Amino acid sequence: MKVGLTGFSRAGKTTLYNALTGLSAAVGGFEARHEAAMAVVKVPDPRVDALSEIVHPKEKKYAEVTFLDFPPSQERKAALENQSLVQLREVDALVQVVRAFDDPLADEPPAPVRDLDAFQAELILADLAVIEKRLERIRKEAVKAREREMEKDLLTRCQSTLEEERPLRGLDFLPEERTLLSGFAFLSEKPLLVVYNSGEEALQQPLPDDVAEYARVENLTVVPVCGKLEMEIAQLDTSERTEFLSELGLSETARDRFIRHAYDHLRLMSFFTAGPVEVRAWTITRDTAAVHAAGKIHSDIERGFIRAEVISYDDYIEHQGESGCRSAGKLRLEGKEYRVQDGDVMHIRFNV
Ligand SMILES: Nc1nc2c(ncn2[C@@H]2O[C@H](COP(=O)(O)OP(=O)(O)O)[C@@H](O)[C@H]2O)c(=O)[nH]1
Ligand SMILES: [Mg+2]
Repeated sequence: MKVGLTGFSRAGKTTLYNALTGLSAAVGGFEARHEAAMAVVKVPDPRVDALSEIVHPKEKKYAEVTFLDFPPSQERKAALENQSLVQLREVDALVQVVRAFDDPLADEPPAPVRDLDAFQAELILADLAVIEKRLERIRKEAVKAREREMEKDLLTRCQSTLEEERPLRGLDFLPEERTLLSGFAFLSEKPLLVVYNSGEEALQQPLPDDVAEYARVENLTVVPVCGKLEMEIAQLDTSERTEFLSELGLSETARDRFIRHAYDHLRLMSFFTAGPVEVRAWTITRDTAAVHAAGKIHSDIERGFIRAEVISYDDYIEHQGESGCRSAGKLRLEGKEYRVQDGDVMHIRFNV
């Protein structure tokens, strides 16, 4: 999964990026670059460890999230930089980091709701520009536009939503419309998670009413974080970190909290494969059919899918592995359309 950290200059994007990755990229918001910095983080999952205790694989592999730290616009007071839009369109989810702390270098106090609104407007404008260009092109095309009708209708519907200053995120689409839309990678259609970056003194305080209300109306998940503190925590070693967190009354690091929220919000879950070579977590969206889940492992396995041998995570632990589950009758054979459940341990039979 690819997550893009975005937001206005000096909102704390790079600070959060450091907190999430344990890196020490330079903060200060003056970087003169057009490309996003990128780092891969493993998704903590005690189930991978528990399965490995049983299977003793050569390797264990956690699911991974790639974080990209996007530079804000250099030329104007905007969150999105034209040069990095292509890269931004490739992410699975957007994070807007919102400044809620007093910044001595800023000429104004924090205004989270204004920033949320301004960011949304940028997403909408970027998408409108794409739609207008495409519609213009369809109009000019000489070919009998029969097959273009659906696309035109769909884009026109999107266009009017955007013109009402609404993001595409809230719209319902048919599966074939989604497929068509995926080619455009509209920014306002991507899931958006808000990181409310507050000062140290605001730690553990509820969100201000206006922010909570905005989030409710816009159906946004807001994760409150003190980026600066979390960055310091991420740079400690493990034992110091646990102690420091408990002193602050926190049970998890920003990274763990953030990843949990992101998984929830993006409707993500994991299934596992477990064998002598590796125990591995795979990330899929909820309601994925077994055959598509198989495609995560390899496209050949999806193509040649015969059936899946499935053991629920709890059964796998209770009966200490595959053979125990087999004799207890806990191993199921499932077909292509089986909806994979969170924690399923799967072995896929295929034929190429
Ligand atoms: N007090 C406080 N300062 C922060 C926090 N997060 C970031 N900063 C400061 O805000 C400035 C901008 O941070 P940076 O991460 O570079 O912002 P970016 O431009 O969005 O990448 C830096 O001076 C940070 O030290 C925070 O949670 N609290
Ligand atoms: Mg930065």
